[in-house]
Amino acid sequence: LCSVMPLVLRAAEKPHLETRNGRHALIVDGAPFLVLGAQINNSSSWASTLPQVWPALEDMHANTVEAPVYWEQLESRPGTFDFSTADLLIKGAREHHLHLVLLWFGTWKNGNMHYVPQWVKTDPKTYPRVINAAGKPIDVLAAGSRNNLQADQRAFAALMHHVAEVDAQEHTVILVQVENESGIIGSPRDYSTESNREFAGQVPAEVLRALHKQPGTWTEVFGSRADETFQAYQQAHYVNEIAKAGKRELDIPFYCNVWLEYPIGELPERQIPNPGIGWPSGGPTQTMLPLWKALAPAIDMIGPDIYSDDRKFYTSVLDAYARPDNPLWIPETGYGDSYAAYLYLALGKGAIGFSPFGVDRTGWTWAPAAPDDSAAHRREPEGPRAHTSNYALLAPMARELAQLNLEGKLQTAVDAPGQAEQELDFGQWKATVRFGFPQPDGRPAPGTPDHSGRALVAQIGPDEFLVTGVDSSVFFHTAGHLPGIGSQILQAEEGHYVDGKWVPLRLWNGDQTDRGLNFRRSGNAVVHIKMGTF
Ligand code: N0T
Repeated sequence: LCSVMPLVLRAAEKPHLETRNGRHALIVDGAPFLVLGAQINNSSSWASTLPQVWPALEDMHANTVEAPVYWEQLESRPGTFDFSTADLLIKGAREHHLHLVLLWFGTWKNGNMHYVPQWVKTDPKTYPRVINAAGKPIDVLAAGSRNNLQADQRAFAALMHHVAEVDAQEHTVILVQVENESGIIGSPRDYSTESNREFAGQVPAEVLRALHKQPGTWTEVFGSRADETFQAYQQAHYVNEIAKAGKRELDIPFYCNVWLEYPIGELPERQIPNPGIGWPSGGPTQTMLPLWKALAPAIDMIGPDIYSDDRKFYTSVLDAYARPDNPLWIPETGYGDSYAAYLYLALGKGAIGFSPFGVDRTGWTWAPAAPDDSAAHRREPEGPRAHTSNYALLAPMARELAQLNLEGKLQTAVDAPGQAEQELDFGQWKATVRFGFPQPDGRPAPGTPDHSGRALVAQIGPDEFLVTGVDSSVFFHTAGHLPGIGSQILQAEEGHYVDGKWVPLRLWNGDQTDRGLNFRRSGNAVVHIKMGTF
């Protein structure tokens, strides 16, 4: 059996996004690339800590590192730039055969202004803050301020200019994140005199158009969401202007990450959405995404940071952000094992990449607090074990998977309560996935206790499929027929891809194929199956 498709890499081609029939791919060196990423901790982009970063990424089999670049370090004196952080990251990424996603910690970091230089922090007259409803300035820069915008633009553009210069040949840097979880923590909007005046006026036509609304004031049109929508309007414009200034220097895909709107607890008084407290107000949350897509065209993608492993919530977020005009990209997600199956869920929805947060050996791990604050949840996860086995399995065929996904040929199944058996539909061929072992004949599949069972099936020819999984069995049959009735396995070959070429290892048969291709918990096999009919 030969390789899926010839991969001709063109190193000089700039990273860019390609969209075909509403599906997307990130093109790196001229071919689709699946980002199997890992984000390092916030304070890890330093010469003193990077030695603890690279081995962790290598062990994880990541193909891409996400790392921050700090405005306070880049421009500690106004107009004087120190590019050493970007240089260190680019050099280290190259030495470790990784691609790099640069994260611009500028005006916003998690809904605050904590990464702006001291000369900005100490001069609120020139660089105004958000004013809260009580009339007090808070530690968030105002999005309505021209000075704030120009200061950030100048720094970001300088950084992009430098990257364009040092990375013109190799394109180590494949994506740039503009700001980090932008928004306001501490107020639903800016209540400065100018903002109040604007807020009292009519909603601009571009906002009405984007959201299909009738004219009126902000309060008339958006009711209880007026403050947040107003802030999103100011902020999307600001971020778009930053991105435009950067793109003039470095024309590669830019994205924003999002602190999501999480489901609110059971208590009735907490059912009211609480922008500025529950999440940073004005960011591209599930609710504000349509407005952001319309107002920030220089941002190519908006990617959710997903820190809840609740299956329903995770799925709803993937569905909200996977759009014909927004490639699905998960720039941050939980580092613990309970998040690993969601890589498969994301791939099944066409994701161009995925990246657990907090991967390095600086002695720091971060996991969100559990709603019930239980001790079990407060325990720190013991390293990205399940993510590591995913990456070990998928990294060698990351480009093949990205290409197949762009063509709409890849499907996945992930175990869920009551769904221990699932069917993937490839037209003439159906793939039935059953989760958990043992699977006694004639009885329903047991499912996996932690719902971590997962399977991936991609069609690589009319009767040929690439199949892999964990804790699952996969059998093929034709519509309305059991396996073995009118169809048969011609050959099931285990192997792997090496530089775009399929290298066979052995044939599977007997116990390994009789009740489906059986992928056990230690899941590390990829099978190229050839079906036939009779
Ligand atoms: C993330 C990370 C880092 C259900 C958290 C998450 C990263 C930033 N913020 O450590 O700070 O730089 O983007 C926000 C968490 C929401 C809480 C969800 C609880």
